[in-house]
Amino acid sequence: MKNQFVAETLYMVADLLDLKGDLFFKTRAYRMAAQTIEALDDDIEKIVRQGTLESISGIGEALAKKITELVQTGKLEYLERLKKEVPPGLIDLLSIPGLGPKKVAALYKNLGISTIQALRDAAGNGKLRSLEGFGEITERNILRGIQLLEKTSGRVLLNVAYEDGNRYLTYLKKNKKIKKIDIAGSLRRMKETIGDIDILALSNDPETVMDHFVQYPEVAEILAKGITKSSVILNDHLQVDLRVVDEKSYGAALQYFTGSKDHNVTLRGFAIKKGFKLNEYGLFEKESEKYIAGKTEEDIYKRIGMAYIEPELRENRGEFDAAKNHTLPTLVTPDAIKGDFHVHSLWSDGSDSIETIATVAEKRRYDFIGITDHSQSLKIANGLSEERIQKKILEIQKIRKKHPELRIFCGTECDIKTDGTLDYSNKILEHFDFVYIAIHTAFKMDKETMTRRIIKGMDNEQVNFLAHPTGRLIGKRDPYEVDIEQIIDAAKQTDTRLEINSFPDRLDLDDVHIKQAKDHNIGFVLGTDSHSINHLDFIRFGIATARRGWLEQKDILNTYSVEDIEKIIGT
Ligand code: DGT
Ligand code: CA
Ligand code: CA
Repeated sequence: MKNQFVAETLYMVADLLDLKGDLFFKTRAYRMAAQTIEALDDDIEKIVRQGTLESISGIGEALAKKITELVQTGKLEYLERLKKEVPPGLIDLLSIPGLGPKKVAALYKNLGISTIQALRDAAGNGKLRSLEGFGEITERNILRGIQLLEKTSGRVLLNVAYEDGNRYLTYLKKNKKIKKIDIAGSLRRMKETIGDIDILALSNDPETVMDHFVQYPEVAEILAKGITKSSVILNDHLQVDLRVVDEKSYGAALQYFTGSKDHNVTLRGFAIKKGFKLNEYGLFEKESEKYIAGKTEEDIYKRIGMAYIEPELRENRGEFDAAKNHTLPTLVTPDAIKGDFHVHSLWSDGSDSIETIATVAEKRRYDFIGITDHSQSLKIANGLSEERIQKKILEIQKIRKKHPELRIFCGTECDIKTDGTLDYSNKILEHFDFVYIAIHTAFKMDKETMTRRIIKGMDNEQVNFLAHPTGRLIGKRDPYEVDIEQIIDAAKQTDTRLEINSFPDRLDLDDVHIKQAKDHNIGFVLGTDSHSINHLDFIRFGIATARRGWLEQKDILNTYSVEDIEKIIGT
């Protein structure tokens, strides 16, 4: 679906109009439309095809025309024109987390700041605090924002690359000259952010394949076109590299271009010790250069004397020892997942009814779904009062009758207050089938206080799961200060499962912490944190992150039978 891409483009238009100081109602119209499209359950491409854009509230004739252009060509002439009207550096400034168009305009007008470097200097020298609407805190946040941006700069979230990559693959597969094709690189390893997409194809007619590759409608620019390698930039600025190889080298090339680089360097070392030479063309005898293997990755690992290593494990984090000792984990697979524990409904800040969610869950062949709306004090997210909880439970009881095959759990995502007490009393918590706890306020605490706050929450015997344990938003917000070792210990003590939040900008816990917690025998749950039925697909990224954290089926509650889950959560 291109919904997110369309929404982001419209946000960009609104930002640029704001930068120019355009009228408020005009910029607001773009933002409202962007929000609507973001939360839309239907595919925007389908709506454009049907010509029914204008039936969406807030989208008139002019906007419909622009959205149609964007969906059909991948570009928006109006945006390109706007971009030319503002100093180019200002657009970069907009990408700094926490810096909106109003502030960027003020920085430019009053201090002439139009580059990230100039902004960093000014903030570092305390020159921003004198501006109206700025202060020492803003100054510090801007510096943090620049650091965050640099950490992720040029990289996109996994879901963006995943969609781009798979759309491209579907297009490429139409070419009959391609015998085999795979995604390689960090996208095959399902890393949380992706620098560029690497694709590998097998063909005896690379020229034709490369012609087809560069003719993809979403290509904005061709960087290089050769017989073995071509590179393009897509409309959303992501780079895609295609390499075409022959059959004898396909497995070797797939292994090489999947990486990671660290993994490859170590593997090559093992090959050398065995008297081989390993490169992207194959595995060869060192002296005679005789070809040993290269058709498949499995052959290569086997001939080097170890078990096959799944792409998600190829980070040089202990996989070689495990492969040699035959202790590699049997990684959890998507078909083992029987449901999703973390879904918001219309009752709080979700955009779909429980009935709709239940219908979609059944379509996904889930055995259960956990509806987890926010708790009472989270007013901005329409958290539930005790009275509304009772009404919600009544609604769920009705819906259960219509969906006898699906177990609908009535859960909650209950806030941990600053002092570590929970947002509902234990008497209220008893009404829920399970209880997630989470931090949504007062992120800026010192490590000790924050750790104590969370552990106090986990100590409550009604609590089952800890949601997004570190609170990070990739590229936008650092994790809060928290001692993960102590949280892991407390999870063990209190029998609290840690969530792998599967929303692409969270992926929290991350792969490294998951493995650390698994080594302490902690249990996990997967939750998408869906706020729309479109988000249910994000479970895929949670599963991938679990795999990168070495998890097996038994480590994840979502793979258990409903009966066993009920026993464990104590409903
Ligand atoms: P990315 O694109 O930054 O998210 O990460 P990757 O892992 O996709 O890196 P990329 O696209 O630069 O290269 C793809 C793979 O090619 C990489 O994972 C391993 C392999 N590769 C690239 N350069 C080297 C190298 O200098 N040595 C070795 N052994 N492998 C390399
Ligand atoms: Ca790459
Ligand atoms: Ca690459």
